[in-house]
Amino acid sequence: MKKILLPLALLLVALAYFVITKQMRPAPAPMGGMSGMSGGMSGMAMQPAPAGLDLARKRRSDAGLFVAEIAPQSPDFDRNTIHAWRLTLKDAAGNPVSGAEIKADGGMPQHNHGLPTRPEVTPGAEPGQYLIRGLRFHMPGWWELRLDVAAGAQHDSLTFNLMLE
Ligand SMILES: [Cu+2]
Repeated sequence: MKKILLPLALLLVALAYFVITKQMRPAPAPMGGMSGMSGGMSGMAMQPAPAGLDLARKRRSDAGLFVAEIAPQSPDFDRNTIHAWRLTLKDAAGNPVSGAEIKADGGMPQHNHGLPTRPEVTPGAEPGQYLIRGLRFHMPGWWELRLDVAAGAQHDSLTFNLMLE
């Protein structure tokens, strides 16, 4: 009896896997035998972002210590060319936070890859102003931009969601 149970269990797992993957992925369009890498890549790029994604460009940090607002330095920026975003950083009381050490990171959660560049955050001209330099987003879709903020003894982080075409 035990000899039958193991193959049966494996068969069930395989069947369940087949059913689940079949339901999660839209059926690929027939491509006349050319369903290689390029088909797979474009399929990834077209993946819709999760519904209800918070796309606010002004948000409170995870522990509530800071409020940060971001905006592209140039409104008509080309996401696939290295460019900069402005960052305004305030404390919970609304006072600008200058002199913070800020690290920027990010990636595409649906593709399991990070940023293609290593952006740097430098102080801007006004109090609480910074520039996130060296950003490039090489694919359209849902990107996360994470900021790690250290100001004096205060340390907090926050994550923006960007939908880029
Ligand atoms: Cu990607």
